[in-house]
Amino acid sequence: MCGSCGCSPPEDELSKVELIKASSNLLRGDIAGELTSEQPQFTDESTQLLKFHGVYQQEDRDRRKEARRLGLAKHHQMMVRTRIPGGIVSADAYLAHDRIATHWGDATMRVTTRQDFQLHGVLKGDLRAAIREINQALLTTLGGCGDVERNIMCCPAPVVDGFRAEVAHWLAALVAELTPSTGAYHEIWLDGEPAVQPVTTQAEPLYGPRYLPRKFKTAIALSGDNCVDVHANDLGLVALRGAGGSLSGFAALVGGGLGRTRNKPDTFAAVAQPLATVLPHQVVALSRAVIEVQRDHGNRAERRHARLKYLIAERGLSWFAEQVRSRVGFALGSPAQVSWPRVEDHLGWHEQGDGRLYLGIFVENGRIADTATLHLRSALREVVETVRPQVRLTAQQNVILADVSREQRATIDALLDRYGVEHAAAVHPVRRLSMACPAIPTCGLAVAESERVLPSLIREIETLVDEIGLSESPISVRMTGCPNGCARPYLGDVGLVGTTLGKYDVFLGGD
Ligand code: SRM
Ligand code: SF4
Repeated sequence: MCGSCGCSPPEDELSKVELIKASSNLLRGDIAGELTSEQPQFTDESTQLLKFHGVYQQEDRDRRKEARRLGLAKHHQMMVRTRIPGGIVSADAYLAHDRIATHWGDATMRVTTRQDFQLHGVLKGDLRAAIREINQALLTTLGGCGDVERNIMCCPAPVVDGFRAEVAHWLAALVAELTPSTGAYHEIWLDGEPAVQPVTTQAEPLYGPRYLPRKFKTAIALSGDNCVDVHANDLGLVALRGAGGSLSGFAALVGGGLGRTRNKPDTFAAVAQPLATVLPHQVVALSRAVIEVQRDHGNRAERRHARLKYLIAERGLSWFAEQVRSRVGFALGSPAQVSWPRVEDHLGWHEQGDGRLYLGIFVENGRIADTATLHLRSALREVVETVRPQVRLTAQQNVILADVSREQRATIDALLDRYGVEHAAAVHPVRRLSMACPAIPTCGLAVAESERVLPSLIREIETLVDEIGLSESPISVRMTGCPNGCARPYLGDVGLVGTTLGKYDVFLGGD
C-alpha cells in the first residue's frame, strides 16, 4: 500500500501472488489445462489459484526422506476443503464426504476449527470427481481457501427459537453477498469443459480482479456463547438479544487474526476490537464495507503484513471506522463491549426446543477415522445412514447430530456404544476442550508435530490435572505445529506452539 494515500502500490512492488491473481482471468489461469496433463502436480501459479477453489497442493512429508534417498519425486497429493457456513451438513452431504474419503482420499475426514470438512490425500487425477461429488451434495469448495471471505462461522447448536432463526437468516444473506461470483469454478469443476476462450464477461463486483490482499475471516457468535472464538476473526459479529429475546442487532469487532512468524516481532496475534453496533438489516452492508476498506487499503506488497489487523494497527481504529462509515451511508451505533460467562462446547444430549434432541459427539482433534482403538468413522456413518440426522460441525472440531426424535435416541446410543464411542460426559474435561492442527505429515508449513502427539500428551496432562485437584476445571490446551495458530493456541488457557521438531513455545492464560 502507498503510505500516504492508501492506493495500490506500483506493479513492480506488488507481491507475486497479486500478479498471479490479476492475470488469472478471475481465477481460471491454466487450471483446466493442467488437469488434463499426466503430471501428478500443478505448477506454482495454478497452486496459488487452486486455493480459491478450496484445494491445497500438499506432499506426504512422511515419505519425503525415503523419496529423497531413492531419488524419487515428492509424493504430491491434494487437500480439499469444503466451505460449510455455520457448519451445517445434510445427511447426504456427510455421506458424500465419507464416500470421497474412501474412494479418493486417505480414508479420514477432518472437522476443521472453522466448521469445514477437509479431505486429505486426494490425487490430482481424482480431484474433479471429488469436487463434483461435493457439489452434487449441494456444498461447495469455492472460497474454502484463498484471498476471499472464508467460511463464515456461526454457533452450530441446533436450538430452535426465533433469535437463532433470525441469525441464520443473516448468515445466509452474508454468504450470498460475500461469495466470489467468478464462473471459473463452474467451468473447471462442474461442466468439465475447460475455458477454451478466456471469458471476460463475468465480473467480481465486490472483489475485483485482484481479489483481497489476503484471506478474510468472519464469525458470528451469539451473545453469551462464544463457541466460535469470535475474537480470532478479521470481522467478528456478536448477535445481540433484545427485549423479548429477539435479535436486536450485531456488535461488530474488527482486526482479529492469530498468524505470526517466530522472531519477527512486526508480525503478531491480535484479538478483534469493538468497532460499532448495527441493526440486523445493516449487517450485510457493514460487512461489505469492512471488506471493501481492506480490499482498497490492505497491503498488497508484503503478504506477511496483508491481514486487516495490520491495516488497523497502522492507520488506527478511528480512521478505519470513518472509512467504513463513509461507505455504508448510515450512522454506526456505539461499539459494544462483549463478555463471555463460560466456554460452550455443545457436547452431550440436549433438548432442541421443538420436542426433538441433539447430540454433540467429541471427535479428538477433528479427525473422523477408523483406528485400531476406535471405529469412529464407521460409527458415524452407520448412525447417519440409519437415523439421517442433520450434522453440524463445531468450531472445536466436534460433530453434532441434530433433529433427533426421542425414539431415535436409544438407537443412536446403542450404535455408538457398539463401536465404543465415548459419551461426552465420560471424556475428561481437559480432553474435551483440547484441539490440535493437522501439522505433519500433510501441512507444508509445519515445523513440529501436533495432531499426532497431542493425544498422548493430553492423557498425561489429564493425570496431572487430576492429581492437583482441577479435574472439573474447563482448561483448554491447544497445540499447533507452527506459529500460524490454526488451532487458535493463543486463545486457549494453554497454547503449545511448535518452533522446531520436538520443541514448543508455551503460552498461558488466553481467554
Ligand atoms: Fe490455518 C495455513 C490448516 C484454521 C491461520 N492452515 C494453513 C494451511 C492451509 C497450510 C498452508 O497454507 O499450506 C493448513 C493446512 C494443513 C493441513 O494439512 O490440512 C491450515 N487452518 C487449518 C485448519 C485445517 C486447522 C484445523 O486444525 O482445523 C483450519 C481450517 C479452517 C477452515 O476450515 O477454513 C485452520 N488457520 C486457521 C485459524 C483458526 C481460525 O481461523 O479460527 C487460523 C488463525 C486465525 C487467523 O487466520 O489469523 C489459521 N492458517 C493460518 C495461517 C496464518 C495466517 C496469517 O495471517 O498469518 C496460515 C498461513 C498463511 O495463510 O500463510 C494458515
Ligand atoms: Fe500447519 Fe501451522 Fe496451521 Fe498447524 S498451525 S496447520 S502447522 S500452518
